[in-house]
Amino acid sequence: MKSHGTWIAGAIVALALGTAAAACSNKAERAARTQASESLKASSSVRELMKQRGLVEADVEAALRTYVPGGKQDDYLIFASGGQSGQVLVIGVPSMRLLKVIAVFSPEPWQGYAYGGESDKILAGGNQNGRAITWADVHHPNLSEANGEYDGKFLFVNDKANARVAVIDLTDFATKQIVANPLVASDHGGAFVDQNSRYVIETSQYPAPLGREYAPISEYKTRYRGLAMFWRFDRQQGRIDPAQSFAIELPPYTQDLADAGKLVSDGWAFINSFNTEMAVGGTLEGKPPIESGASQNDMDYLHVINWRRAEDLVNAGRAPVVHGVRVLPLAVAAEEGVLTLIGEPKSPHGCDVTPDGTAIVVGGKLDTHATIYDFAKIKSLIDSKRYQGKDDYGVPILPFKDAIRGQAELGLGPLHTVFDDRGNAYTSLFIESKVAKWSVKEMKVLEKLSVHYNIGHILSAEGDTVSPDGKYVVAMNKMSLDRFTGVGPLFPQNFQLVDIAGQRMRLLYDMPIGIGEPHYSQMIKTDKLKPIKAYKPGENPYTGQRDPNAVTGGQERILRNGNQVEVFMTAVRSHFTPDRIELEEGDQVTLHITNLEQADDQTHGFTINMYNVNLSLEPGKHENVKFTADMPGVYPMYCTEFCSALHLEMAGYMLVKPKAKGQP
Ligand code: RUQ
Ligand code: CUA
Repeated sequence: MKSHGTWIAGAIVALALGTAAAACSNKAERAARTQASESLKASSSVRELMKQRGLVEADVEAALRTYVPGGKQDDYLIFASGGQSGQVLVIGVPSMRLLKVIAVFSPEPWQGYAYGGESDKILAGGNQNGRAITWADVHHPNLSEANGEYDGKFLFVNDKANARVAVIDLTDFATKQIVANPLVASDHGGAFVDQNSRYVIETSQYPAPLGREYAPISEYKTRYRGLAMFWRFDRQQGRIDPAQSFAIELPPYTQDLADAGKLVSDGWAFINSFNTEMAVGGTLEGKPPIESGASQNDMDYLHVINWRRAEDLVNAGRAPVVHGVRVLPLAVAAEEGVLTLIGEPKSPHGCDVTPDGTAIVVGGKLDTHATIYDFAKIKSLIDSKRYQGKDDYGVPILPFKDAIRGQAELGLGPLHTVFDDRGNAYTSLFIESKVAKWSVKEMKVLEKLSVHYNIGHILSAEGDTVSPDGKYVVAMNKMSLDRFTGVGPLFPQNFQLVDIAGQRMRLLYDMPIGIGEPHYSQMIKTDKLKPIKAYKPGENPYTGQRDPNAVTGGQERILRNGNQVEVFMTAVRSHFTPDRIELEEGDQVTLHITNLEQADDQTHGFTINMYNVNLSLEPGKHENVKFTADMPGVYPMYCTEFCSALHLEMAGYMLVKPKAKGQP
């Protein structure tokens, strides 16, 4: 091994010369050499720094590979589930800098999300049984695809706890829609898209009577059901169209992760499952917990769904409407070749279609293997109706041995699998705390990398497309134990960036996640994203149009009609017009407020103290706020974003005059 000094100097020289020497003119090369010799001078102090900070060569190399200086930008963005926070995290790669927390299922004050403005309606779209839900267990963000490639246009996420799906528009990185599934009590296999984002797939997790009706647990096998929901995505509108959506009734097995087919397997979807034993617990009565009841059988079932066939049957009127959704009955799905089952070794998890669409990888969880199902074999077994039998619900079961390409022995607790551009797969090994890199063709492990600790999920660059990039994998670890400074008994999760471009995997960076337990993530090349920097003047972000009540400078006014008060307001550095609103107790107030700014990053905030009104007004944005002035008093309203030197002066008053005594 070279000494630190030679190594670091060498690394910096290589870094400085790298591509320049290979490709460029003499001038560029000279410049690079000058830079490099200056770096050589710097190297002795770098050596000193390394010593002081106790860093080894590998640390410095990792730093050189991940450090992105201020003003330079990242190559990729990760969209990670924010777990129980109900939000989505946007993280730059390779820097692992957190760029944004997109408000999705939970109110978020900075973005003024669900604090009096129109985003209240977005959140209300996710009400279940008419009841507001202000958190979510966010699991799987999925980017919209065109021909199997991320197109950088939309992001979909599911809420496992409350069976909801959200649509985020990547032009402004804002949530535009939440749809609540009226049939199931939880979901997990979502939000996955087919290769052209025709459907956003959401499959249930814990079986329950459809429509969330009551049925005693003794009727589990007869009344409880699973479900695969196909939310139709209208790309033009950028919204899910519930009226064009449909569902397929499934047996009460606990459906788990899902994935959509691609290329040869386009038109199909796959869901792994557990608890095909249909254990229902009952620990207080001395029955085994679900945990052990669900681990009796050697095999659970991979669900194979022909959704194109289902779509045809639904359009042919074979799906009665249940709670507003066209649901293809289980018996029809079983008879018509829509649903087929294949055995899956012990308590599987993960369900990942290979980039070429020819195989489906399912992790063993309690096994050391991942099973590689072969789509062509599955297809020919289904076409020739070569079943090994049927389950209690009449669903055909294909012979396991004939449906698989093989099994790869990976290690303890294989869960999720992602792919690179060289035919390799990377599987998270939860129990072993390792990433297993293996060849899909050989079904053999090539290398294992220790991660810290208990990796649940995993992602790779452009990993769920038909052409992954290679380059990076991120290990999403459930436990961080000794990796960070202690912050109390609730430890952060740990994202570890792994360089996979070379022969061997290299750990580059630990990023603590202190907001929830992320599940799935996707990573997209930044040049595919075209976010706006300002809204068009007076644009309502929820319609994408100029708001009919948008206000232009000079048109500000207050209109009163009885107790109906309408305020047309503008915000611009550093004042609101009007800056005084005089109301009577009980007035019904509508506030129309437009940020007149068009310059980048000139956001104003707007709050009315004590009324729980709080908005973020990005340049051009228009918001509408409705409230009742039911608390008499004097309320400052002010800008909450430090927008200019006179930001503190960007304020005004709302005065609510109490009703005279005896007045109704
Ligand atoms: S995925 S249990 Cu493995 Cu939703 Cu997290
Ligand atoms: Cu506008 Cu501070």
